[in-house]
Amino acid sequence: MKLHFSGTSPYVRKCVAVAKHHGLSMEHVPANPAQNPASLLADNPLCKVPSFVTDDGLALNDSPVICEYLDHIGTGAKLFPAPGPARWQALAIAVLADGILDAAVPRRGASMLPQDEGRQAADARFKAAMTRAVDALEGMDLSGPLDIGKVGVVCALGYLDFRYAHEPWRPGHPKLEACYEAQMQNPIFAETKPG
Ligand SMILES: N[C@@H](CCC(=O)N[C@@H](CS)C(=O)NCC(=O)O)C(=O)O
Repeated sequence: MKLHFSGTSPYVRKCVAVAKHHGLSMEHVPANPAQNPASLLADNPLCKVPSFVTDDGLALNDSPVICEYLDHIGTGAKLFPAPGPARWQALAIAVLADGILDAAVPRRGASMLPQDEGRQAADARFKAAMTRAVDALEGMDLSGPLDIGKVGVVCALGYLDFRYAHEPWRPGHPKLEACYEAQMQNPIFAETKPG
């Protein structure tokens, strides 16, 4: 198995954390999508990381499907619950966590470009989405064993600490903070901090 990898990508971190949870090993191929590396393009025409290739040679792109594949072949406790209320709850949380990243990652990229009125409006919209999603997660049930929702939450909040330390998420979110600090004791997260 092969993973096109970046140590700063929170989406990659989700996949690596799931693999570690199951004790799965795979080849890590360092990739910077901004440089359009040929090896990444060969597996992902979208030129994004994570990009994953199974032992059968099937390229899977997009962290949710990569995580689900790894959880399927893994022999540890399942992170994707079987269809039923626990699954929908976990996926609802996972989607909010991914949504934070889907705003935070392009927002950071755009912040490095020359600013104009349009970019400032886009920045405000991304920031508002991030804020609302963090607020929404605070109101969700984060109890229970580790699942794909909590994997997403830890990777999203870890990315905010990494790239948005100037916009601290902890004030007003004690449940999220407690969940995050508890999960960070787990080596699958402690050993995959971005950087
Ligand atoms: N929905 C994708 C998002 C992946 C993504 O946006 N990755 C970023 C790195 S954090 C990337 O490769 N960006 C390069 C680009 O958009 O050109 C996932 O969940 O894997």
